[in-house]
Amino acid sequence: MFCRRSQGRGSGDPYFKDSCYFISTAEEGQTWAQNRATCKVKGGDLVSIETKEEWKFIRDQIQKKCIGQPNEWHIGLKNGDNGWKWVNGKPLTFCKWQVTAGEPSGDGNVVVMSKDFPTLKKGLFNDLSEALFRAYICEIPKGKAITEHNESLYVLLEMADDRFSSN
Ligand SMILES: [Ca+2]
Repeated sequence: MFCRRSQGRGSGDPYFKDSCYFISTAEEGQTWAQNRATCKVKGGDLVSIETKEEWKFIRDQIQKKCIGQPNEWHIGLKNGDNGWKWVNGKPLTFCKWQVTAGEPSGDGNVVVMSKDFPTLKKGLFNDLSEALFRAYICEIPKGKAITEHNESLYVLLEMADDRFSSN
């Protein structure tokens, strides 16, 4: 399991809590609700991206992935009675919609994060139907990460402060 303890000054910053991220392949993806259940089995949930720094980190990680079109992953953002909220209960505090593509277009209550759509734009969000199958990103608290799976299937990344220092 690749959930190393944060090095440096990470422990004091609530945003930079120790989390591992699992970025699935397209083949592993199901509906948003099924993917959320899968993340819970892994000890976490669909990712809640509470800060722009965390968004940048995930945006950069998915650039390293090739899952084929549409190159997008379910994230833990859902539209409910009180608007868009992360699955951990936190509100959406920054705008990363694919606005030039007309998103959010209102065609669903769950959200994907795209690798690079529209072209040259990276890591932007689109709302879509809950019924569609997509890949997914889980966020797993470091202490809860499950170890019995094949490590080669996982991209579990330490969220250390130094990952935010560039860009
Ligand atoms: Ca949409």
